[in-house]
Amino acid sequence: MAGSAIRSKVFSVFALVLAGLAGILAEDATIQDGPLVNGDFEAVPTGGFSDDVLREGGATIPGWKSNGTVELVSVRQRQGPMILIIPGGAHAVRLGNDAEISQELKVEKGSLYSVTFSAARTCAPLESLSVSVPPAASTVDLQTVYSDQGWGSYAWAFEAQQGDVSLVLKNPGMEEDPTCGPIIDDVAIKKMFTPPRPKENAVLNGDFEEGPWLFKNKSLGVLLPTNLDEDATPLPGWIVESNRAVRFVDSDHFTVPEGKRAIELVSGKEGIISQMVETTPRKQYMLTFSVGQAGDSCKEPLALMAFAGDQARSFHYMADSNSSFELAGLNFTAKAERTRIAFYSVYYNTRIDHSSSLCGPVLDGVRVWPTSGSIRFAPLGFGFGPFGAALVVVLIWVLKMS
Ligand SMILES: [Ca+2]
Repeated sequence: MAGSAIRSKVFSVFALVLAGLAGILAEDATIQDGPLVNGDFEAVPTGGFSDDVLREGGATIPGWKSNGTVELVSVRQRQGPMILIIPGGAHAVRLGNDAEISQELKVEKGSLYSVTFSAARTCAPLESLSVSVPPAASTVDLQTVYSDQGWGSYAWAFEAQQGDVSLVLKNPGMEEDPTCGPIIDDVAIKKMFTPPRPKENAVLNGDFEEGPWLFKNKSLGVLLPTNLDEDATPLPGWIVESNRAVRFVDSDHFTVPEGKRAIELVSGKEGIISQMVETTPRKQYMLTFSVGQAGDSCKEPLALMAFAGDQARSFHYMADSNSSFELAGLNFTAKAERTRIAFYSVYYNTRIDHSSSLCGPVLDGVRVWPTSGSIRFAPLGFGFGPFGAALVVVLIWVLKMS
């Protein structure tokens, strides 16, 4: 009797430990940053890849659920006279009219996530893609082709309302040819981190170091389409308030003024990023930033328009063999407790080597700080940041003393 009691105790303790372990594992099972399960559509489906076969409903794409005319497409596959564009590897997925693919994700409730995916058009000139994690949803315009490769990577963000969510990519179009529709590839996710507001700078994420997932082997950057929601943005702090995209670029593939990431303003006046910064009314401020070239053979002239409150000015980047960027600044007096700062490219630039690839000036290191009530170090100091400004103050003091 005693033995069986001990055995049952040991068993229940063992069961508890197991349950605890399972709980810890379940807790840890939230999705990791990076590609989704079969996010590149290269996993071989049951029965192998079979070209030219439409998979109506119940298609078996490993890791994904599908609905409607969803087709796995392969490199060198043709659509009439055209060879289909496959953004990465040898396979991708094509969504016919009203067709969708989805994947269940375990996320952290209340956290912000960004989704990166690559997309290419096939036949229609007005293709778009609906991206959603219900109830959050957005339609990404694939009309503009930003590179000569015929495809682009895009980012979209959502706030997780619950732990189990479903990411849905859907073709909302109704084309005459039901096999037409966008090609999707390389789907990845990243949990976003909103950097703290630096003490001496009113701009959040002004160095653009926090942003969506970037593929190491992809050299086209990530397009940030229209997004007016400052709480659910793949570029924390910033919104894209225009109908065309700006490009998030990294130092692995582009020339970046500061750190590892920056923004390339690729859509002329139609690609506007902005942020509302906290200011004190009637106080004087300075907006400073770096403007440069991305090292992607962008045809000059390169210039951007900067806005701070009621002030606006254009800044040209002059090619310089010593530096890929220059520092620029704009003084303004705050009129309210929040002031809008915004940037767009003055020109519609394309690359020297590929006239169908859009490019533009690079923006980085955006800072706003008060200048009133202190020595006007701005013209001297802004090139050196707050530390340089302090140095200028010390220098003036030393000069006064001598
Ligand atoms: Ca940066």
